[in-house]
Amino acid sequence: MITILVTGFEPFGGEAINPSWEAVRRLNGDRGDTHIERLLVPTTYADSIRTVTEVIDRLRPAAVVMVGQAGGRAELSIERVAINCDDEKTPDNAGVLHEDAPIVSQGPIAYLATLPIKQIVAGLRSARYPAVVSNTAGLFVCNHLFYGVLHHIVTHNLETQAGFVHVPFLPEQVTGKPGTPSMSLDTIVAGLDCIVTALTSNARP
Ligand code: PCA
Repeated sequence: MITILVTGFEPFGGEAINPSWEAVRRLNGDRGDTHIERLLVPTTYADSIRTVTEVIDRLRPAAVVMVGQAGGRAELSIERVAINCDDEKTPDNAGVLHEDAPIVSQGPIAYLATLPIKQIVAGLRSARYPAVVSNTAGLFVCNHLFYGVLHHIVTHNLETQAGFVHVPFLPEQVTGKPGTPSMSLDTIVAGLDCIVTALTSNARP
């Protein structure tokens, strides 16, 4: 039995929903000898990393796929890199503002995703889901979590592979935002399902 941990975020920035969690909570759970563990993560600097690393330490998943909303993007963005910096003018859900702040003082400048990002994008595209490799996960709570989880995995010598997927707004989130791209929930769920299925077959010996 292998475990894949898939995480989504709470709504933030005045939105009523977060498509990342809406999609993650709809993912199929157990399939064959793979257990899919779904986890809701608070959109806060203080609690996001600990929420995920506690579950990683308990379940020792083969892979963790973190998912977040990137309003304004049109495709599923498979993130390449997490950098050691918080810098965002919007406060998190606890009202905390981080500007030009390292995530781990003395930590490495950046970590690369350890999921096979090119293979994931190719798989999504051949299944006809719009997908790109992205070279920035932003400098808000998503990048913060991505960096913190990779740092935890490296410093604890864990074998868990980790990566981050940013998803677009849902159509109902853009009704008051003319010109802003969106993606249906069914498409996001199917895209994440495609990623998890690819990882499941990768992880099996
Ligand atoms: N997106 C934000 C934080 C939570 C989320 O879903 C981000 O891109 O940092």
